[in-house]
Amino acid sequence: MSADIGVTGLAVMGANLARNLARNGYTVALHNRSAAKTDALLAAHGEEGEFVRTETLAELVDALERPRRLLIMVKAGAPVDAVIDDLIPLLDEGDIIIDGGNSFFEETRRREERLREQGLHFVGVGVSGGEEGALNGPSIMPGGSQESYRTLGPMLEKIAADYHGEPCCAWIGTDGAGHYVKMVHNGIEYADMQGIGEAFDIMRSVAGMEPAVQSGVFREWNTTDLASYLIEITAEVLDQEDEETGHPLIDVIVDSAGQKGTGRWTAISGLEVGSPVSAIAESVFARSVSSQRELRQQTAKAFSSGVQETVTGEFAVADDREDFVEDVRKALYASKLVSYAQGLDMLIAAGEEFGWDLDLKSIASLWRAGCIIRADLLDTIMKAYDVAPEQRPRNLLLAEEFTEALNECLPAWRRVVAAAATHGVPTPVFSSSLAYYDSLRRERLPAALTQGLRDYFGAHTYQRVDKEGVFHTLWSGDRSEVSS
Ligand code: NBP
Repeated sequence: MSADIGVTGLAVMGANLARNLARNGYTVALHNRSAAKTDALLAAHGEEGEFVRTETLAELVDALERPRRLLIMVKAGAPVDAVIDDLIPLLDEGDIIIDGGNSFFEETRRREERLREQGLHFVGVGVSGGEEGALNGPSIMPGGSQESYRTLGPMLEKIAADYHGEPCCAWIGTDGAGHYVKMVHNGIEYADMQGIGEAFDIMRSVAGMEPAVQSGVFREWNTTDLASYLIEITAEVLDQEDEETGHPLIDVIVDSAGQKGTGRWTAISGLEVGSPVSAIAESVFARSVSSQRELRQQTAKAFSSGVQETVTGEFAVADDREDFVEDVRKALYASKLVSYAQGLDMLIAAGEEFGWDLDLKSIASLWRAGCIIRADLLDTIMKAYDVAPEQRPRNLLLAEEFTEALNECLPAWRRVVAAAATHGVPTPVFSSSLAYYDSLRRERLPAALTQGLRDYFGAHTYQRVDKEGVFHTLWSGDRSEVSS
């Protein structure tokens, strides 16, 4: 039997994607470096659809109809190159190699170029939604040539998450565009989670709200414009009691957040393309600080841990907890808007840098189901970009829907950031988002002084607001200005 697609790499993600494909009526040829995983998959789920068992890559390639579609789901990094190297001599012109792992987009660009030169298509596909999504419908962000999408697209769209009849899969752009967009998705996810953590921390530290109580608050927030998967599962996690101790589970989980690198890549790429993704970067730094447990324990002893005495005297928050909770909700929403605005802004910058014509409306549509950052907000984001190109907001915060929302949230956002600073509760995402907003809305920034200082110590020159040209002040001479 000739198979529609082959999957090599049958750990949790590959196995679940293979099952998803088979359940959707495709014949799937299976391969794993060690045959044990292939056999385990067939034993447990072989009846879910049509599978072809293969033991070698040559058998896998032989089992496929042409042009061949080969999905690689091995560990990101060197293993992907190793599999590609083994596949190349076995393939024919026009065949498509798909990398559905979390590969770094620059590697995808390199691989795509190499395979293109050999007459092969290479499609880097961002897949979000974890193992559950892979099985039941992930959000899929494919890059690569448009030609390859014509062959591959219908298949990916069929297995993708479905949002009210629309698949959460669409061609993103050439070479590494799919993996880039997935990376930015993960960056936004980092900021989203850190913002939620800050809301939790400040409500507990300042207003004394215990996890189970907050669970109800998050459940309630999930009926507002914050409605999203992450808010929904926050309510679940906060409600969980530890069986062993009877404490809230959250209190027995070590407060050191792990990371696999995609948030860090997003922050680095933001710096490289000159896009200020401060909320995303702060959320990566927050994970790094959380990992410095020993240092934090020493510092907590040196400076006394916990909520600080108020500097300004009474705090308004605990007096009226309901108002405070609503303030925190608005601060979280505003910060969330900023992280999406920063992520999308970064996509515009990356599109210019790498030659991708990214469709932000389409990208927002892919994140509405199947992936971790799925949120009602994405519908509104789509609306903001559903206008003629010349009317598209340069930054999401400038979209009418969001300008109004931010104005509405602003007083609460400032109160919460001020309360956090006053009480010594760290809120890097809330605070940096507010600083980003304030920086964007300022007509003049102190960067003029930075330029003056740079000119003073390094003759780096400056431009003037009142005339064209580049200037330098003779700081160590008579301090006259010369045209540079
Ligand atoms: P892993 O990332 O744990 O990789 C294990 C697979 O890679 C096994 O099939 C293993 O074969 C194979 N492999 C390795 Br390791 N080195 C190999 C080599 N040199 N040649 C051939 N095969 C090799 O699997 P995963 O967690 O299913 O993730 C797969 C990809 O999907 C990764 O890029 C991951 O980042 C991405 N991803 C994961 C998630 C998630 O929730 N887990 C979500 C989204 C994306 P073996 O069985 O013979 O050792």
